[in-house]
Amino acid sequence: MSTTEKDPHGVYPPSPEFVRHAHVQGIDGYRDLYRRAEQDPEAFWGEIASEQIHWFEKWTRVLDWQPPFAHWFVGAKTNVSYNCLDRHAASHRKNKIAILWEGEPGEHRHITYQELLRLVCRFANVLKARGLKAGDRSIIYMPMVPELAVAMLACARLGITHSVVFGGFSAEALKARIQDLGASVVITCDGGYRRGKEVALKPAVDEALAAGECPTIKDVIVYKRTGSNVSMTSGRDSWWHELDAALPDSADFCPAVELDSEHPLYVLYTSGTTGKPKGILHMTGGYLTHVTATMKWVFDLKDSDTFWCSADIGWVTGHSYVVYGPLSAGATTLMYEGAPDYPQFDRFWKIIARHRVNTFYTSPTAIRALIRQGDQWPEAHDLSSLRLLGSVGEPINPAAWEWYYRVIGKGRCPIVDTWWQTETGGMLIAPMPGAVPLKPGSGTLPMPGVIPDIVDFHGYPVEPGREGFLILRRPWPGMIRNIWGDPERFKEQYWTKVPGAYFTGDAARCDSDGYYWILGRVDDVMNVSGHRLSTMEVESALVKHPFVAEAAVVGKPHEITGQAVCCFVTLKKGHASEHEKLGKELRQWVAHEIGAFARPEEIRFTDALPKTRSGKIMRRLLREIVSSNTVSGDVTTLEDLSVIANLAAQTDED
Ligand code: 7RM
Repeated sequence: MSTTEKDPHGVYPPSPEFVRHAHVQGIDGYRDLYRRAEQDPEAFWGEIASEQIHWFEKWTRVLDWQPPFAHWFVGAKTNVSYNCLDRHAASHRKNKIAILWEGEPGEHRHITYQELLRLVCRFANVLKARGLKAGDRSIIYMPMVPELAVAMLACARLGITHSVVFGGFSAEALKARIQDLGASVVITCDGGYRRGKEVALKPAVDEALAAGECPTIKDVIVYKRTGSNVSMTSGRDSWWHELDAALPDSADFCPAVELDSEHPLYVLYTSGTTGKPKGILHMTGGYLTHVTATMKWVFDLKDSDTFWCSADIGWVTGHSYVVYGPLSAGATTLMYEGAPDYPQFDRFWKIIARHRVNTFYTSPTAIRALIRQGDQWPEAHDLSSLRLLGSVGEPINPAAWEWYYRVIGKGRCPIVDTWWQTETGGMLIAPMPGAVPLKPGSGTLPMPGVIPDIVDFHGYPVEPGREGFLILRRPWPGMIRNIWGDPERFKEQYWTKVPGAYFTGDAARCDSDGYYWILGRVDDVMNVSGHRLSTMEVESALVKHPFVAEAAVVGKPHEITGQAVCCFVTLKKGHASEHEKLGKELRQWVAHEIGAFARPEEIRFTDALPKTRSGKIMRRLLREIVSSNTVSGDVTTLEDLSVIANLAAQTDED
C-alpha cells in the first residue's frame, strides 16, 4: 500500500477474494455501468427497473424531465409494499427472516417475509376499516419496533402517504409536522426504551393534539410496547391490538393497490436554513428503483447476508436502508431499538457477534464515540462474520476510518463511505466495493446516472482539484420531487443557484482520479485571510491528536482575517487537566497539520458537543455562540440542550 502526496492516507483496492464474489467486479465493471448510464440514462434505468422491480403496468416513458420537476416511469403502476413483501413471500424467500429485531431490554423477534406480509396486510385492513385510502396522509411516531416498519409498509400498500417523525422530537415539532402535512391519522406507541428508561410517546401526541390545534386528525392508533399507563381519548384513540382482534379471519390478506409510479410514498421533514422544516417529498417507482439498485451496487448484497444499518427509521437513512432498500432487495434487515452504549459500550459489537452480522452501516459520530471507550470493547467479541462496513451522514475523518477498518473490520472489510441526502432518496456518491479502490475520507465515485460537478459562486466549473459547490447535472430516480406544499421554496432552494442543476448545499473537491471529497455544508466552510478552509479539515486534524475525542470547528468573525478558526474540543478520559498547555499545543498541532493560516484563534474545551439526534454537530449554534453568545431559532433536534447551556455559561466566564 503506497502513500503518495495526493493520497496521504493511502489507497485500498478490494482484495481478490472480495472481487471474486462481488456483483460488480473491478474498475472496468464500474466504468461499464457508468458509461452506459451516461450515454443513455433512460435505457439504463429502464433496464434496472425491469430487472429489479415488479410493475403491474409498464411505463410509456422512463423520464419526463421538465426542470425542476421530474416524473420517473411515466404511466407505470407499481406498489412499494408489494415489492418489499408479496414477491419475496412467493419465492424461495418465503421463510427467510425479513426483520431481525432486538429490543433494548434484550428481546428478539425473527419475522419472516411471509409473516411480515401477514402483519402488514392485517394492519392495512385496520387502516382501510377506518376509512383511510390512497391520497390520505399519516404521521408515524414510534420507537424502533417492527410495527414501525409494518405501519410504513401498510400505508405504502394502500397509497397513504406517510411521514415518520423521529421519536425523539418534541410535541411541538410533532404538531408542526401534523399541521403542515394535513394528516388524518397518527400511528404511535405508548413508549419505547432508550438507555434503560422509557421514552413516552403517547403523552407527546396528546399534547400535540390538545386544544383542537390539529383538526385534520381523526384517528390515533396506539401500539402497546412498554405497557405503561397512558390516557386514551374516546372517539379518537384506539389500541392497535384491539383493532387487530376485531378483524375478520379474511384480514390476513389485503391486496396492494396498483399505484402510479409518481404516487407520493412519503414526506420526510428535514431542517433547512430557516427555522421551518422542509417536507421532502418522495414518490413510488423512482425511489424504489434507486434504493433497490444501490443495495446491490454498494452493499454488494447477497441472499445469505444479515444486513444492519444502525440508523433510526425516523431519519432518511433508516427509510432507505433499514426498511425499503433491504426489504425490496430481499435482505434480512436487522433492527435495534436502543442506544449503542447500553447497558455497556459493547452493545453494537455484541449484536454483530450474536446475529453474525455481515454488513454494518453506521455514522462517523457513532464510530468516534466508540473509539473513545477503547479497543477492549470490540476486542471482546467475535466480529469475524463482518465482510463489509459502511459510513454515512458526515465526512469520516481518516483516523476514525483507520480504526473502523483495523479494529472492527480486521483489515478484511471494505468501508463504503456513502454520500447522499434526505433530498436524494438514496446514495449518489459511494464506492462499489468489489470495483472501486478506497481512499479514506472520500466517497469515491458517483453512482451510475449521477453527473456531479463542482462549481464556483457564479456557477462555473472550478479548475480540476479545486474546491467548490457540489451540484448534480442530471435527474436521478430517487430524487426529491417537491417540498410538500411549497413548490416555490423547492425551486428557490435547490434549482436557482445553478440553472438546470440541483444544488446540494455541500462543498466538495474532485481529485485527479475523479474521486469526490465532501467538505461539508457550504455554510460550514470558513474563509480565513482569503483562504478557503473546511471546518471538517480542522476537525480532522484535531481528532488526530492523541488526547482529543471530538472537535467541532466554526468560523468566528474577525476584523482582520474575515473569519478566525474557533474550535470546540472534547478530550478523551484522563486528559481533562492542563487546559492551558494543551490549548497552545493544539493550535500548533493544527498549524502543523494544515498550514499556518489554519492556526485556530481559539480552543474551547467542553464536556460534550451540541448534536442533532442523528448525531450531526450543530455548528450553527456554535457559530452563534462564538459570534454573539446567544442561541436562537429551532433547537428541537438537539440531543442534549444542557450542552448549549454549558457552552454559553463557560463563555460568560471568559
Ligand atoms: C444520508 C444523510 C445530508 C448531509 C449532506 C452532507 C452530509 C452525508 C456524507 C456526508 C460527507 C458522507 N442525509 N453527508 N453523508 N458528508 N460524507 N458520506 O445523512 O439529509 O441527513 O444529511 O449530510 O453534508 O449534505 S441528511
